[in-house]
Amino acid sequence: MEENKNSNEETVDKKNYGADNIQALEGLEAVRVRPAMYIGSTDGKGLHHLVYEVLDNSIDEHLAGYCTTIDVTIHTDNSITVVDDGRGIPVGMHQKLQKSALEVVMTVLHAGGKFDKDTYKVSGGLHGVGVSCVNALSNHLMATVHREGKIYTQTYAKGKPTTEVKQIGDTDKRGTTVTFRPDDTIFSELVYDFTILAKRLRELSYLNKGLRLKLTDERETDEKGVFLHEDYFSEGGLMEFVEQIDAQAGREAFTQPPVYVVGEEDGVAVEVAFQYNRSYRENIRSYVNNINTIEGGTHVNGFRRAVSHVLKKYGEAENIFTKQKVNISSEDFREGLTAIVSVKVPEPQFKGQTKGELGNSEVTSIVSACVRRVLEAYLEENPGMAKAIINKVILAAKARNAARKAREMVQRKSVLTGTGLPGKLADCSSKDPLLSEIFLVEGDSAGGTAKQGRNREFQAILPLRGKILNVEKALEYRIYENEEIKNIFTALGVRIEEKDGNRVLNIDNLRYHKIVIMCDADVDGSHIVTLILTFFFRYMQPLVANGYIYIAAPPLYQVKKGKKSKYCWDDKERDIAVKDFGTDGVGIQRYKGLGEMNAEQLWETTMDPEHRTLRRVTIEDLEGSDAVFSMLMGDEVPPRRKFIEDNAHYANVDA
Ligand code: 0RA
Repeated sequence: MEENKNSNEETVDKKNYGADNIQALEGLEAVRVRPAMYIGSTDGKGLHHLVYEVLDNSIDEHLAGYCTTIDVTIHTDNSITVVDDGRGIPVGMHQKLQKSALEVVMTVLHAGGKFDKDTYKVSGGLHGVGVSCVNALSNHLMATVHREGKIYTQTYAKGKPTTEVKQIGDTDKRGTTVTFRPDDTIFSELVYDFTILAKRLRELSYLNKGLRLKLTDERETDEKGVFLHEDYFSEGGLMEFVEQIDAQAGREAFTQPPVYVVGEEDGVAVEVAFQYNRSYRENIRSYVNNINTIEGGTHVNGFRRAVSHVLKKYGEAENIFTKQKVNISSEDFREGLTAIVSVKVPEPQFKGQTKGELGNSEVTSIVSACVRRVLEAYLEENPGMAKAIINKVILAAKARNAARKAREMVQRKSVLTGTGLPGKLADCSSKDPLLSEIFLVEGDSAGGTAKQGRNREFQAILPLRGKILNVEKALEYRIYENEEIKNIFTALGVRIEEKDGNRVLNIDNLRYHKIVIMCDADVDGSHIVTLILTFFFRYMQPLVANGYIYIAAPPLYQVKKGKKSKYCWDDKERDIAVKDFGTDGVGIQRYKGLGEMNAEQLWETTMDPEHRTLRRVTIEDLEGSDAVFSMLMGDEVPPRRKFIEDNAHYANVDA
């Protein structure tokens, strides 16, 4: 992204690592001109990113062996303080720039100071742009350093020093304190979210076992006047992390304790923990230098390769697969596997669309070798566990074959029946997928109303009976036996095919480019939306990825007075309408379900492209979606509803 303007890079003498090793590369003005280039975005995500950026520096101190505790505080004005007990930013004179190293670190881009390849500094991805970026994007920043018995401080505004580096006292402590207030002319969102920071700090505690992290929110006090706060500390590291991920999603592991791998080769540190559970899905989370690699990469490939290789060898040696007459494919080793793969790489190369994939090819064999060694020993020492894993693999292979047969049955049948379309489908006359829409409607009666209300030129209706199958809890072949799901496949004109042993959705003959889920605006309705979304996410993900999936938004109220009437989508709108109409003689109708609207009302409010609001479903967080869907399918309604509201983005549709 930014070019390195300094061509004569100095070699770093580790022993005299101090002020002079910090290099000047580029002015901070660039950061203020194009903040998104440095921190990804200037919305809430970018706002939180500022904290991660400061944290990265403190974590580097931990990785270098100098920092044990990091405190993060959200102040009432949404400024943030990060305190660490690391070495403290050097304060001595930087010879070339004739400034204190502290000032250089804080005001010069890429002057992180750690060009020392023995520390794991991230040079790609989104983190690692340096604390100076945070300074550039803050109205105010204060840095305080405890180092060599003295306390030093300097303050800045929008990246520029407002004071000299001052020595303000003596200390017997060590470390760095950074307080910053994000620039309100740069960020569109300025309010910090406790849960977002908490999630990252918890994650960091697992990734850096032995490191103490603390989060305090001064905006929230309990009845005793104590600020809201949480502590994060993990003794077991990834072992605990992997257990927690499965437990949280309600998945029961049958390999206990988890397989735990630590190793190091050629300066690449490897830490992996994994276990098998009774679910049918693989769930791998991966990190490079504490940064989540959403698209995986060479470290994940190395892990997968080792697991398949060792288990295959074990099964073959015992002749288990031939006795069971099953053909094992590499994906059979992945069912029910939950893993965390974390590597520390001195010079990581990131690739892929979002720079979320590790590219360093040497990492594959390093991770693979470490995992092989440990897994072989684990199977040797735990024959009971080994047997349970192999049985699970055999089951996966059998289920895969059954699913293929069931799928082929469905897909063959649909070709044979006349038009090949489900009887319940009221199709539209247009055959142009670009213009055509299909409404998946909860219940036969609402389906009937939608049929009357629609514009049959381009709107098709497929009623779904009651709750559709929860695909999260069903075996795959059961899914293809389900009437509603079969109808969705055939109505949409998509099919699952196998390519190189992988299942892919063929959407070449997709019949509609808008697939609208239309359910009641109540808790049951949102549950059904979730079930359908889960199905699309697991089995028809390309439709979600291409932005073809929408959620209809029927109104909650109609406020009426005389001839005037207004539809309202929430309580606030309703109250405003009541006020506008004058409270006397106002009637409020609460729509409990789609069925309470007549065809005309349904058209006007929810189906007519001129007036409706459709929410387009996007895959914001592919990696987190697994846990999200597990959470959504759980018993708690509020988080589910909040998710649907947050993630189903409003998009006014032009068609
Ligand atoms: C440059 C060099 C060294 C440490 C740091 C920067 C440093 C930066 C931050 C930012 C937040 N906390 C930090 N802690 C340390 C190495 C110092 C040495 O060699 O003594």
